[in-house]
Amino acid sequence: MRPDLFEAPDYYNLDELLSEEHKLVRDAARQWVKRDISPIIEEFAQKAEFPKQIIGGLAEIGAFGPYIPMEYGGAGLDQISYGLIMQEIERGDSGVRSTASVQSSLVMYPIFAYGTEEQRKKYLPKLATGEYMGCFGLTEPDHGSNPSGMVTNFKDKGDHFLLNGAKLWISNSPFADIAVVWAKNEEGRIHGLIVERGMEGFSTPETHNKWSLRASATGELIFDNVRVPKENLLPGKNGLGAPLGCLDSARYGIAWGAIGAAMDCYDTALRYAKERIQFGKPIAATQLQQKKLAEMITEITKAQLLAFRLGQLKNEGRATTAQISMAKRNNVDMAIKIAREARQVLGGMGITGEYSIMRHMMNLESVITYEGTHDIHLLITGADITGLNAFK
Ligand code: TGC
Ligand code: FAD
Repeated sequence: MRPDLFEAPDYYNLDELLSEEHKLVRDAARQWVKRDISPIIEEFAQKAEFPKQIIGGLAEIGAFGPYIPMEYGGAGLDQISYGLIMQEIERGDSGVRSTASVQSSLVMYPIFAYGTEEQRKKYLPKLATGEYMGCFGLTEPDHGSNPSGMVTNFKDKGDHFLLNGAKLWISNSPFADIAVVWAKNEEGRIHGLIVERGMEGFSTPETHNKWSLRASATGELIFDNVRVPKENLLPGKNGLGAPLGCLDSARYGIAWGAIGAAMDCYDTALRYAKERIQFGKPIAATQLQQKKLAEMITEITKAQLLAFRLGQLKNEGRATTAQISMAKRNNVDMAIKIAREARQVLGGMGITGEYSIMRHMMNLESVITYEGTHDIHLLITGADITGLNAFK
């Protein structure tokens, strides 16, 4: 892969809206991506392997639990800082951002928000440093968009719970030390359980042959009569709203992350178009390529404004699920369209691993599907504005 020459576009001077702390946090993540991700990521994506050596770096830039209070090992930052960290990491690779999203919003958040004080003290500091890595098991082979139909279940056996079932498409599962698993009790109510690697009957086979998120490990979670200690139940919240509450936080991070992938594609295409000579002049001097580039920066700027305002609402505790859905859907769609256009600007070179664009484009095919598909987020907006639910 070529040297990383990335320069972040800021067409509407959005930096002026950021605090000094936001900029410090953002710049630290940006430099780390340039130094530790860009030089290696193409190789790991090509060999379909998660680069485990980056875990310590992710922890150092505050990517594990950015908004979790410092007393539990988190970085104690606000929601805009969290968003900026996700943006910078996904500028490098969506798969690396996935690892950070899952650790922060889908593992640390439920333990923080729904766990006991003992669970917080036991797990959060180790998750913040990356000593423990976690995963989140909601999706099942027959229940993706409709998690309320899940069949994974646990029975009360007196001194422990007995867990049975299977989860599919689980980011980080092949190497995770713990899994936050959503399962139904005997009354059919959904609860969260912390399952630890090494518990008998618990296995995590890897899912191979992905064309997307190749530098992220994805797998299954299989529970065959797993004895889960009772103290591993998350008591603070139950029902589908418990996992959906975690998804609000992760989807918010993705709304920012997708901007990073789009910025990288735009910046690469702009530089290439100015340097590439055809018919005796840079292709950037042609109207067709300018149309592509001008539309890209317009869409990126709109997405940045959407994410920033959502961050303000989130800081105030006012961001609704539907607002988060709109931003996740819009920004990922924006990024995937920009990746496709940017690839064309590079002509044949756009399909090689010399440049990051094709990898971003393939990654974004997962991002537009996970954490609620493009369709599901549209239906969430539709239900919100009409008061009529079109899911069922
Ligand atoms: P519905 O009837 O709407 O709601 C059930 C209960 O949940 C409450 N609720 C929420 N609570 C908190 N936060 C939210 N965001 C909530 N949304 C809904 C709701 O009030 C209700 O409460 P109660 O007390 O009345 O029971 O549920 P539904 O079955 O109709 O489903 C709605 C739907 C389709 C929107 C939901 O199921 C959905 O979002 N589906 C998409 C599934 C999804 O996003 N899966 C993601 C899996 S994790 C993942 O992809 C990780 S990728 C990680 C990475 O690598 O980055
Ligand atoms: P389905 O739900 O079967 O949907 C198939 C199609 O039908 C989609 O286009 C969908 O939009 C459409 N559709 C579904 N319902 C409706 C409806 N009511 N109206 C109109 N159209 C509809 N899950 C986890 O729990 N943890 C993870 O860590 C995790 N990581 C993932 C990593 C990757 C790389 C991928 C690809 C997925 C991951 N997922 C994870 C799962 C992800 O959340 C699901 O793939 C997603 O929710 C969609 O579910 P599905 O794939 O079963 O698709």
